[in-house]
Amino acid sequence: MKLIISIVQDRDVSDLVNELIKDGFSVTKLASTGGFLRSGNTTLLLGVKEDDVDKAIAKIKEICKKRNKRKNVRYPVVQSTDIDVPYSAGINIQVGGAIIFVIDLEQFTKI
Ligand code: 2BA
Repeated sequence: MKLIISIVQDRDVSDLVNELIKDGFSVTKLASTGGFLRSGNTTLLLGVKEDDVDKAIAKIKEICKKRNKRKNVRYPVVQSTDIDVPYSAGINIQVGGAIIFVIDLEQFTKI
């Protein structure tokens, strides 16, 4: 067995979970927050047979889209002639399609 941990954008979750369930996967959804953008995303846990890992990853790739987000970055100060001006600017960040970790599972038990 393997554990797939996938971090996906909230906008893709509903379609992705529906498709995974349709394909017979069991999925757990956890609300999570990205450390960089500090905005919500979703972490999915899937316990899968080794033979099914590629099928699950293919489905995640098919559904999850790359998207551009803006992040406001504050620079300490910009030196003007005789005053210090705080300065912030928006930068473009590309998020996704998805982050996928695949971990060996020592044991899977349902009791
Ligand atoms: P965030 O940490 O909010 O990151 C959102 C996006 O910001 C990332 O998209 C990446 O494009 C960019 N980014 C992240 N850290 C950066 C940095 N130090 N400098 C410049 N740009 C940076 P993704 O790579 O698609 O990641 C989406 C979300 O997946 C992340 O949200 C985070 O929650 C998670 N994630 C990504 N890589 C991870 C890792 N190695 N370990 C744990 N979680 C990870």
